[in-house]
Amino acid sequence: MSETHATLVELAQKLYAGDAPGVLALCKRALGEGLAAREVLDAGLLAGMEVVGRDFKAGELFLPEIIVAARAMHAGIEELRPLLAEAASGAAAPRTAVLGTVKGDLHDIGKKLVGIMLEGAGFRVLDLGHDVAPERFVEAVRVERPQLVGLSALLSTTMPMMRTTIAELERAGLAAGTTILVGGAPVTAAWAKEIGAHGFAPDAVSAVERARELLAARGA
Ligand code: B1M
Repeated sequence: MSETHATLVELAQKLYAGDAPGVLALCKRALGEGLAAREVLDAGLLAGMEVVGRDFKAGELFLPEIIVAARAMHAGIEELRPLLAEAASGAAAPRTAVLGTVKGDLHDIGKKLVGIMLEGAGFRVLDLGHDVAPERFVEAVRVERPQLVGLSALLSTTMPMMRTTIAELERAGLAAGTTILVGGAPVTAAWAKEIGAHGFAPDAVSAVERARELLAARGA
């Protein structure tokens, strides 16, 4: 096992333990060892979070542990943020994206990553946060007139809220003037189509690619 790899293994363990200062220190160390921010994210932070999710499902971890792991994840992501955004750069005209995790859903790490990548790709990102009611999306779209609206959901129970949000945007006459992208672990392309979204992306990097494709197709 190489030394750099060992750093990422340790990083995943610190993430699992919810040790935010440790995660921060190891992100810095990994970058100092010359690892790319994406590698630190994928093989360190996300690898650790995957085990958290698995053990939570198996009943070996409980909500308090997940909450501290999520805080540690945020600390790591903030450290990587400028480098991740830089890696995703290379866009043309500035565009606006309104992002949020739908009502009833508190998961915001993936959505935050999508925002960072979009920022890196030149979007002005208005992140409404998590547990965002359809009316707040409607208001933000009315005021900001974004080219892109991104909806995230991590729970099968909150996926229907994506449909409600899109329906509200349609009712307000705002859906046709923007491009609606959906994502989150349980979300699929078939679901996106069923609820009237314009597109789906499985991860933060593809979200940028998909957004670019969809906007280009609309000439936006
Ligand atoms: Co919860 N949780 N959680 N949780 N949590 C999951 C999602 C779960 C899969 C765990 C499990 O059972 N294995 C499960 C959902 C099962 C299901 O419905 N399918 C679950 C559950 C059940 C719950 C509660 C109901 C637990 C309870 O209370 N009994 C509860 C619900 C609370 C609520 O939301 N109302 C709950 C609570 C929480 C915390 C608040 C403690 C915490 C979130 C903290 C936070 O986000 N600030 C939490 C966490 C951390 C997780 C896990 C462990 C990790 C999620 C995560 O951040 N992953 C998760 C298990 C897992 O996923 N391994 C789990 C890392 C993140 C980078 O990935 O979010 O998938 P992800 O984002 C990806 C892609 O999905 C995609 O790109 C991202 C980056 O590549 N993506 C998009 C996301 N949004 C996108 C939008 C796009 C495009 C792509 O376009 C707009």
